[in-house]
Amino acid sequence: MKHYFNPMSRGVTTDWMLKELDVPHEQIIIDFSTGENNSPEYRKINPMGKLPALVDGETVVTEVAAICAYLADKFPEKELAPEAGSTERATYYRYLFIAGNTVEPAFSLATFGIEHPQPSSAGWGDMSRVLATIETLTPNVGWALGKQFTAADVVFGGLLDFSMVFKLFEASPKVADYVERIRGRPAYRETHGAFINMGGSSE
Ligand SMILES: N[C@@H](CCC(=O)N[C@@H](CS)C(=O)NCC(=O)O)C(=O)O
Repeated sequence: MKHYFNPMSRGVTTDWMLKELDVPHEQIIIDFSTGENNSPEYRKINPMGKLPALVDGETVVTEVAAICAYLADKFPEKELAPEAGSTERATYYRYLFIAGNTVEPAFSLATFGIEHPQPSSAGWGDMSRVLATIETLTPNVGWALGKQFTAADVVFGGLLDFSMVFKLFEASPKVADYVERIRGRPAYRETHGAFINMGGSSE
């Protein structure tokens, strides 16, 4: 497996997922400063010219949540995904999809002081609904699915962590506690050196 990434990109989340799984892979650093992500070679892998990407033999996976979900299913013995068809699996999908579909666009726009002019027609609605949803979905203790840590925590928790580091929102005490639990994971700490140096961890 080849993991195309850059330590100052959302690729840290897939790097963390690979570390949680502890599986062999080739790490390929793509240099943003030279525009390598927009080279014709890389665009063949991801036409968006964005990182991260995972290439597993003939299989190409892009999008953080898709890569994490693919990896969790590829290594079921690591138990980072609930059983297909279960109620937990449905909840797991909600966390995986809400991150990129709903939380990210709302936060990205809010960073520039923009709200969609018609929230009812935007998939992510508006900031107050997004924040209320994050509050509801964030677990009081443990992980998104309870006792079992899964790729849902890597994707959803990873996005909350990223958003706190880059000050995209003001975390409530409950969300901040969950993110602290995320930051306490050894695999997180091994893959988030740059974030930790930016003040992303209280330790
Ligand atoms: N929706 C994508 C977002 C990926 C993304 O925005 N990556 C940024 C780095 S954090 C990037 O590669 N930007 C380079 C560019 O757009 O030119 C995912 O989940 O993978």
